[in-house]
Amino acid sequence: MKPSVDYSVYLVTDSTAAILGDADLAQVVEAAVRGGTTVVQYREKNSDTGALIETAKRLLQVTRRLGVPLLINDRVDVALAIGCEGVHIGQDDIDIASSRRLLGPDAIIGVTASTKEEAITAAAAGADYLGIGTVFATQTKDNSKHIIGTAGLRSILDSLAEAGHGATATVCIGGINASNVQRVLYQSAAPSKHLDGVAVVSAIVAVADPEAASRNLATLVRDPPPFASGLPLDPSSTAGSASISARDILAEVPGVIRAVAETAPLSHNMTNLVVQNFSANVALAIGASPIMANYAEEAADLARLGGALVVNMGTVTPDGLENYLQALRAYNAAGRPVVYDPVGAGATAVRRAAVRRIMAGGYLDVIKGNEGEITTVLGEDATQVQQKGVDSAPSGLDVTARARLVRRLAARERNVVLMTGAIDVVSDGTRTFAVSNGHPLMGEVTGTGCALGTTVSAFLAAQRRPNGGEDGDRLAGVVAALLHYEIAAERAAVRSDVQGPGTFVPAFLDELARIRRMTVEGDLKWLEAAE
Ligand code: 3NM
Ligand code: MG
Repeated sequence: MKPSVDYSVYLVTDSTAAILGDADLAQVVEAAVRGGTTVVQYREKNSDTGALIETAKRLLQVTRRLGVPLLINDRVDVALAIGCEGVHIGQDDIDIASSRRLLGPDAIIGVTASTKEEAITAAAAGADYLGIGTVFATQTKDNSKHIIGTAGLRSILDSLAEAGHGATATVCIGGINASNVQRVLYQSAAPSKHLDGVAVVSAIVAVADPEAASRNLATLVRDPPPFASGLPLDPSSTAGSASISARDILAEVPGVIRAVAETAPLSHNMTNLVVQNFSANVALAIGASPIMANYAEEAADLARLGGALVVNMGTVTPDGLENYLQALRAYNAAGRPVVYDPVGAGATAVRRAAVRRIMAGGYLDVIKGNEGEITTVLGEDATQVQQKGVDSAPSGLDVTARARLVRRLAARERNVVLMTGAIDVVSDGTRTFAVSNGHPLMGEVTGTGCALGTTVSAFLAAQRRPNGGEDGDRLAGVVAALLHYEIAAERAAVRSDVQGPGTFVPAFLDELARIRRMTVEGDLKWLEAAE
């Protein structure tokens, strides 16, 4: 009978000096399996057949003793010679039917796939599982054909399910490690199919303590991701709420504003030099507790205080970027929300590179930016969007086209995306809203976009319970932040004491605070204010 395989932590070996160092492969495999590795693939590209069989036999002793399957990369003959559980074959290797004929019906046969076509063809030909990749660029394998990212993974999983291969097991491979594994599993999950596990090389073989690394990965794969506690893991479960109307969202607004005022959540800003003071004042006006702290060594402690992080790359530096990434990991690990403001994302090569690092660096609950910035974050071809400076430019697209971009990015990242402009567009990938509040004076004052990121962070923090779970709807939280902010601007702009951008700023802070007070006291008719 074919053994049933737990694919959750799939170790692929590598004996090269750069990865294995001077460790003994069998000892590394033993430590890994003790830690929680559930399946081992022996992958060796440079040995003679005799040596391959020798090592494979040693590994099989370990895996048999510890009760996990051993698969051999590429070499059906070696698998036959030692009598292990099966093989893993690449697209350029022996075909599935021949492998099956040689190994018999009970052998485990896995296949590498990097496209929908490859995945469906292999599943149809009887592959027991698919290794899908390359997810992220990795130094472990330099000839990987396609970098597919989490969105590519999801579309392959989706096609498999659609083609009737929902039952074929899947793991992903390429650049997976402890800091990205949970968001990869979360972001790659298609409505009716998710990964069964992750395959890693360097995250286990190249570390000092393979047992601890393996144990950590096993926990991360099995536990729900802290950043998504309270969020539906299965994206299809949001489909039921797709019909939620603007009115339903609006009904949640006063509650979130009150929650911010009552809990005074920490808004940890790693933000640019220009807007620190203004953003801190906006945070105070809405009732949040701001801290402007750019040194990431503090992030783990700050993340425990129940707040949220803003990563605003308005004055990005090499040092700053490393700090953002470390803080992002800390907030992800603590399950606290992160708002990303990709300021000037398309302006320079440095910023485009920073976007890629940050997007690959962790899970971002909200991405907030103007049209150029969101387009850059979305665009595979980042060079198409050449921005001048970091100011918001007049919109080139109509609201429908902008909504499409926003929805696409939110669906891809499984988060909420907010595109600011004369009409703001916000989406969680399923539900998309346009908000036309606000005032042109906001465009004449620096930092109004950045301080909106701060505001959103406070609202998300107030919604997320300390032990995970969400009070209300994350999209509603973002809409609430947006409305509080934009309506304060409208009210400030029409005041008789406001004559221009200079007098607008203090009036705007006053109105932010006034809306907070009136909402807490129940004196503001929210549905009317937002019409
Ligand atoms: N196959 P690491 S990527 C062996 O894309 C292998 O098919 C890949 O190594 C594929 O976990 C890869 O160190 C190497 O990034 C993965
Ligand atoms: Mg191969």
